[in-house]
Amino acid sequence: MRFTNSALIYTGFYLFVNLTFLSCTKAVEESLNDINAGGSTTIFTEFSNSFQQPAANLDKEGLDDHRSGDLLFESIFVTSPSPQNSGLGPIFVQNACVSCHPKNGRAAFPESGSDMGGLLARISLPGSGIHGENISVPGFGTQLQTKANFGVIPEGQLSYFNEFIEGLMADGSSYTLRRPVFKIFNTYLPFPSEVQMSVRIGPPIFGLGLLESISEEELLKRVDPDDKNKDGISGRLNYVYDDRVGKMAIGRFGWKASQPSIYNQTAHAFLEDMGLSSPYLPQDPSYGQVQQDSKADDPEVTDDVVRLAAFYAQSLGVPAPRRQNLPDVIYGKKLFAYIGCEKCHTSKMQTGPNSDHPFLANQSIQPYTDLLLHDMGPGLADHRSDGLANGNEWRTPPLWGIGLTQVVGGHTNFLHDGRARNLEEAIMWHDGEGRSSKDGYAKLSKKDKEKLLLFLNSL
Ligand code: HEC
Ligand code: HEC
Ligand SMILES: [Ca+2]
Ligand SMILES: [Ca+2]
Ligand SMILES: [Ca+2]
Repeated sequence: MRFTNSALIYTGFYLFVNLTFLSCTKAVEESLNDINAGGSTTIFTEFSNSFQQPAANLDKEGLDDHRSGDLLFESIFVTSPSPQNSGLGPIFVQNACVSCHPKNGRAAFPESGSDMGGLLARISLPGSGIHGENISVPGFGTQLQTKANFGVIPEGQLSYFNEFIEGLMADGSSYTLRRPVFKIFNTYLPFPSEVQMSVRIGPPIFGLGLLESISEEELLKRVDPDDKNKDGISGRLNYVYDDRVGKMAIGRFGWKASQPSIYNQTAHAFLEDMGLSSPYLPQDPSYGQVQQDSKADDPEVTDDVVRLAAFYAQSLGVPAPRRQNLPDVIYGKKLFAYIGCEKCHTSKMQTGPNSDHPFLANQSIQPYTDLLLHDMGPGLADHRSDGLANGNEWRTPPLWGIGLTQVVGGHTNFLHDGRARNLEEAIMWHDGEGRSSKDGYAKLSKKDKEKLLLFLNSL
């Protein structure tokens, strides 16, 4: 992929951009005063523990459950039998939730040759089942387990090499994008050549209870599958089969919105990431394989364990944005709207009723996501479908808290596989429906780019 030509065409246009958008709406300015990004759950801290605070409005009982969930999230699971945290494996990816969501934030892109850290590989054969689900790879299932208990062989290993793509901005400055090319090797059985692979990195997990509480109606307001308003953006919802309740549901979680609830996402994480069966998903990932776990200790985690670990993610507070009254931040936010970022990274959302967790209900929030799938072009494509999402489509990730990535995680790796080494690279990867706002960014003057990034870093 080459950005060079398109970027050069726009040389000289950026001055024009600066002059015309100053008339931007008053509404943007007013919203700047509201720093409760997570409604009443919002917490105010700018330290490395910013993603580890309970929601500000949790009651005593909620706080107790939150703390129990916290312990589970940080627990290291071990081989069965063990008096505590038993049941890991026999094949798994990591032995703890925190391994891939360090300090509840995103994992760093791993160094080549080392442990693959917070990365995992989803795999499947081409096509899909009757409910749109992925087709298992015989002997491997739909996720590659790269580690194993003593005496057991992992399904295979994951590694990558980097390609670098050079480009020029409109002002003549150059940029480089890193594209990791992943491969699976050392498989315990011959690996079918037609396997489709999607490599993903652990995202931050705070604020998810709020995203789960946004009503279908609120989400449908922004859906535009046929791009009727002709703005080049045609977001749609993912609909996936919820095998827990036996019906189709809106997908919200994961980089392709393939999980309908935090509970389901959590149970799948226990199972596929750590090899822990639960009442909802009782079959170990090694089930039916030659190295099948034959210990009679299923389910290895109880429904309560899954529920509390899920509740932990649901009940984390959202950090408030910072420095919102700085003129450059205000200007950066205007640019964000002006070049179309806001069209997918929707700042304002409203949660609906939530009878299970009233503290999440009816909150005005600023997640900077529409939770919709967008075609992001061939450069980001994984060529593997997931529910209704095709190989080009990704769910808009929330941007709340993104400016705290460095202070929390000590890195600035972004996008679904952590390939972007900073915010600018993340923006320059946008293509497809994100093309015009990417071009809009590339056309900005150096100063304006800095202001846009300053705004992102204030979130
Ligand atoms: C091997 C790494 C790994 C481990 C271990 C892991 N996760 Fe994840 N987690 C991920 C990845 C990768 C995703 C994105 C999944 C996708 O795109 O389908 C994710 C997504 C999530 C999400 C949804 C986030 C969102 O914004 O949609 C939640 C919630 C979550 N994980 C919770 C957990 C819990 C709870 C555990 C422990 C039981 C856990 N994870 C263990 C890697 C991991
Ligand atoms: C067409 C919808 C759309 C538009 C417009 C858009 N984005 Fe995105 N953005 C996405 C999607 C989808 C992803 C995830 C892509 C991936 O991970 O492969 C993303 C990812 C990101 C990320 C990385 C987030 C993370 O958690 O890793 C940042 C930062 C970002 N966008 C900022 C911007 C900015 C700034 C603009 C305006 C210049 C913008 N986006 C315009 C849809 C959009
Ligand atoms: Ca097990
Ligand atoms: Ca597997
Ligand atoms: Ca549209």
